[in-house]
Amino acid sequence: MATALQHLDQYDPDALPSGEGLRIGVVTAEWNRKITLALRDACLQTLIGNGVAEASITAVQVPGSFELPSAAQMLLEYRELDAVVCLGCVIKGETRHDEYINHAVAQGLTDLGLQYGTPVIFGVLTTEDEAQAEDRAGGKHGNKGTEAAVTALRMVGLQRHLAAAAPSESAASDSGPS
Ligand code: DLZ
Repeated sequence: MATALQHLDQYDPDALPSGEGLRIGVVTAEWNRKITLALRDACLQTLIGNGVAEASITAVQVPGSFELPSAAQMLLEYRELDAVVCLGCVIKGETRHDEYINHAVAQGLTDLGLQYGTPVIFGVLTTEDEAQAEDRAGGKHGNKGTEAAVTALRMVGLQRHLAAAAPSESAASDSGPS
C-alpha cells in the first residue's frame, strides 16, 4: 500500500531546507474541525521547528474545504508568501458531495500554484470515514499536516535552488538557438 511506503512525516530534519526567512500561509477548513485542527497544529509545529518564524506565518480559517482555493488566492494576492499550505478533511457521505469538493479543490490549488509560480500544498484528507481521517491526523498513518509542511519547505527549497542555478540571460542567449 502506498502509504506504508511513503511517510513524509518521518523526515530527516538535516536534509530538509531551512525555513529561516520564509513567509508561509496556512489555510485550514473548519469542516471536521477536530481533524483539521490536528493537521494545522502539526503543520505549524513542523514549520516553526524547521526555522520558520511564528510571525512569518499567516494562518487563516475558512468554513469548508471548498473555500481553500479562494482563501489561498487571497493570501497570494495580498501577502508576499513563499508558499501556502491548505488543510482540510472531506469525508465521504451518502451523496457525492465529496467528489465535487475534492476535484474542485485539487484543480483549484493546482491552478493557483501554477498561476502564481508559488508552491501551493494540498493537505486535504479525502477519506471514507472518520476513522481513516483520525489515522492520518496524528494516528497510525502519521499526520498529513506535518507532511504538508515538509512538502512546502522542500518545494520552496527546490524553487530557490533552481532559480539560483538558472543560467544567466546572456549565457542562455549565447548558447541557445538564435
Ligand atoms: C457541505 C460540505 C460537506 C457535506 N462535507 C464537507 C466535508 O466533508 N469536508 C469539508 O471540508 N467541507 C464539507 N462541506 C462544506 C464545503 O466544503 C463548503 O464549505 C460549502 O459547500 C460552502 O461552499
